[in-house]
Amino acid sequence: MSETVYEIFPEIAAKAHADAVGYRDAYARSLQDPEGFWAEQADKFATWFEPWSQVSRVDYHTAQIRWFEGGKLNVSYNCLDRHLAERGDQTAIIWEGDDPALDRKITYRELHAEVCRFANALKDKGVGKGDRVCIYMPMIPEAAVAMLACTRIGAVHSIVFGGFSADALRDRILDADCHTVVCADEGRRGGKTVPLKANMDEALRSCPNVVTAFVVRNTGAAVDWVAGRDVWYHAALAQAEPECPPETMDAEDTLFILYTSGSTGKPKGVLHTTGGYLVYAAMTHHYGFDYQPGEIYWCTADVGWVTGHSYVVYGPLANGATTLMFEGVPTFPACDRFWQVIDKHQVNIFYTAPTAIRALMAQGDAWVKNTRRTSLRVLGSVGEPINPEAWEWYYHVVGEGRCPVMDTWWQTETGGILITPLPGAIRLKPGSATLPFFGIVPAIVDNEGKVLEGACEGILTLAQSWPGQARSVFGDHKRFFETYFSAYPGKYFTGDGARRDADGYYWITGRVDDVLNVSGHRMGTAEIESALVLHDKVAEAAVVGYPHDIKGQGIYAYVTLVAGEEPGPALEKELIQLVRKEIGAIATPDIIQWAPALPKTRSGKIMRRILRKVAANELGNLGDISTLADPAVVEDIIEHRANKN
Ligand code: 6R9
Repeated sequence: MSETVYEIFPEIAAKAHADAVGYRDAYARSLQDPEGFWAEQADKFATWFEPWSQVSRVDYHTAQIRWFEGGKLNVSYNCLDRHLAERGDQTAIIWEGDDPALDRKITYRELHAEVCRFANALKDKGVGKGDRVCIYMPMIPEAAVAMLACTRIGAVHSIVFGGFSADALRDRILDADCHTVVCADEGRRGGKTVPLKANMDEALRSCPNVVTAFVVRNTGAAVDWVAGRDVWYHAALAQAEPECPPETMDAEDTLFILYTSGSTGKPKGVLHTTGGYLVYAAMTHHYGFDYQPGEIYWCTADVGWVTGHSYVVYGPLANGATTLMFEGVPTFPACDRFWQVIDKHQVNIFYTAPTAIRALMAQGDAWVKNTRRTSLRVLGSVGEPINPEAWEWYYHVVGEGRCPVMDTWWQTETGGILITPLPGAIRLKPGSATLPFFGIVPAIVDNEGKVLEGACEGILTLAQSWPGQARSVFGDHKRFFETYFSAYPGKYFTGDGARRDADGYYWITGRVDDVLNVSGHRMGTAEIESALVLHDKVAEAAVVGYPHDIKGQGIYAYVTLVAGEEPGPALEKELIQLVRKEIGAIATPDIIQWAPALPKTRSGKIMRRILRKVAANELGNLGDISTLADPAVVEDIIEHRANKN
């Protein structure tokens, strides 16, 4: 734990949307008069076709969450049309390709025109309000066009990260019952290509309801073609009408679904709605990064994750910002790529993940110091806890001590940032996400659900709703209630642990459930276990996370084979292939340990606590093992512990 405190920069505070006093007063007001406060924010950050009749109607006991009911608006109108008069010729998206020789700038007017055409192309194929459209794309502007075109006609997008396998894509298409998919021939990442169209073709063999697949020509690679189903994106645009009036949507109409991992079962389709999400994404982008008109803003997240939804596309575009969209990876063609791109496009606000910071830190300072980075003003971090060492490096080496670091804590389910410093308002402590955003009421509870006061450590819950909060799990509201609202009645359960210090600062300690965070990618241990046990020779598998220098957490799998089967490198390879096929490369186990048996309680529950300790090499501190059915199992596991970490 670091005790260093970094003061607010007066020159940032002087021009900031919120300074220290502004933050304190607005936060107090947001709790004293939430209805009045949120009504003002909704007016400030969105343009409504018709006003709402009720600011909020929330009941955590039944998981009913409603914001701005009766209000009518359209997200693409808010992200595009309303900016045209004032900044139609301003760049909306700067696209930087994986190949440093490739880039593009797209103005608000151009983006609007393309979105309208693609919205009509979707309509021409029968897509209408409420229909689900799956987007399986690389980080190219067409991904943002597809998202905005869906919102224009009221279709619900479900983006599947391009790193997921054909099988994972299939499961998500089926769960959301998508009839339309948008993909590209191939993606590019780190000088390699990703066969998106081929993956989609494979997935669609088991998705009979998909009738249309739009394909963006990106790399130009030859692809298989299914006549009647597949449509070239550019051909569809050329034929589509240019005018497309935005659909009038209710504030509580579904905007998108995004699959995310929980501690049990298959990934769930977290559902966000229109009005509250837009207001919250725009507002947090405005205050959280202190975005000022004309600034170049870059969030390195992929649109396949929630950070890409809220802080590459919706938040910045709703605010009329210039948002940079990057197709590549931090280390290609060399380890200075981020800093080169910052200099090339004169980026002012830069938002990335701790895993990238740690990976680049490990390459040495020279890569950074050979670039200028003078345009930088604000830095941000998201996705996992940032260790103070990486924070300090980001602050001192990347930002040269001139740029505050915003460590933003939030989740797919929260729609936007909940705990974060504000650039001109909040003093920083390396490793702490600092203080709650306006209207956010964190409550740290103990295992029994008792709310802890003052400096304390426990489970992080939220006592009040905010507009960006998820409304349901697609097709399974009961699961939504049970996952988030049943453990601590009347509160939203985050799945994270947290500590609050004497200054009221929050320190997120990581997940308290069986969710892993590997390089900022969220994964359920149950999903990886299910993939492993598909193999004929595997009897049982238990997956835990362990501390990993770069990835934050690595994936450690204990595998028990069917009696008579022999472990070996060939089988290890097969298991890794299986996980890649079922989920994707991001879920590849770092370590597989063959275990003749897994430690279990007498009632047959796997004791993950022990497996986690062994994986982390914390052998002196295994805790109570007296409830184990067979303590000898633990001895074997310790003895054969894989020595890779
Ligand atoms: C936005 C996003 C959510 C989980 C979350 C927590 C971890 C995210 C964090 C952080 C510590 C931060 N997390 N930001 N932990 N400090 N600043 O990442 O959403 O993919 O749903 O992951 O990520 O554990 O519960 P998502």
